[in-house]
Amino acid sequence: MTIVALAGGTGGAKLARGLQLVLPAGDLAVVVNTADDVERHGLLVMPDHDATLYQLDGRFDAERGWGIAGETWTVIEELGTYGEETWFRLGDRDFATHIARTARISRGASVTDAVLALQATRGIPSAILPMTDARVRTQVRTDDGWLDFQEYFVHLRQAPEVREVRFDGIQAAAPTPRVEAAIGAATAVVIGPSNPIVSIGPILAVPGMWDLLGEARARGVPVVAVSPIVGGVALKGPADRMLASLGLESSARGVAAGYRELLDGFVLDEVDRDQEPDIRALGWRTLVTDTMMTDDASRARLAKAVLEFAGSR
Ligand code: FO1
Repeated sequence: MTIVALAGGTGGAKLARGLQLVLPAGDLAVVVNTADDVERHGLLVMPDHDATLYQLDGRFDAERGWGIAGETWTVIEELGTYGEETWFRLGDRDFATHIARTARISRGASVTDAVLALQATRGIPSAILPMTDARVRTQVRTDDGWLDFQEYFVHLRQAPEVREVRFDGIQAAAPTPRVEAAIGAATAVVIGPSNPIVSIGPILAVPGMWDLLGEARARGVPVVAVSPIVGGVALKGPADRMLASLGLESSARGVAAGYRELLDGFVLDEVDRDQEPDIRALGWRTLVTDTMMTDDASRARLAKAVLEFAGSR
């Protein structure tokens, strides 16, 4: 049995942790967005992969919402004294992840092989799979022109209005053999409560990915998504403002509609119960439940509910 989760950002990583807590070892593959990746100080940094890595090995800093708990900041401060930009904060322990990964890649490993080797050293019983080994980078168009994603997200603190989003390099990307095999063996696919535009959007935009998921659905594999929008707002990040500025509805219903014919089930929070009939009208089954994930118990509870819902097809 393989459960495939699609994840990017904090919400998807939290649900991945819940799924890992309730599934037998080896039964979870998390396909992560790599279009947030960024090169800093000569190193490849993979924020969405790493949020999932740190969630699954128990080191994630839940309070800060990224990176490793109990971090120290000596290296980034020293780099500042050499004139390196320091707005993208890399902690000392986090630096070790990027150094080890970049070293493997520069010795010839693919991105997938490099991250799987890192995951193995942490004893993680799940596989965290980059959506592609090709270089894809999200860029957003603001009134001041196109910006790289982390420039907009971290440096400018998501202040500018986003007029358009593009995934540079996506046309040359393909799902990796590991992603193809995971989806090919999946018994259910769970789209995490992640930003549908810049976290799940790039995964689904990889040429061939939509078809892989469609073929899984045609085999009877349920594909269900969990809403990242609760009560009209994103729990973290700019998904709500992004949806609105792109002319989409910032609601569970808006997210559900965006996944079009890909889904057969949608999970929304109790707060949004009044939207259930509209989502059902799209032709999908619905589960209304508490989607807050404040600790391991609530992550496991939501994961269990989502798996039961997916399996009840
Ligand atoms: N987010 C911030 O708001 N400020 C940072 O300085 C920052 C550094 C950082 C370093 C490594 C990493 O893996 C993630 C980091 N993030 C930071 C989070 C990250 O940029 C975003 O949460 C994701 O890209 C959105 O999915």
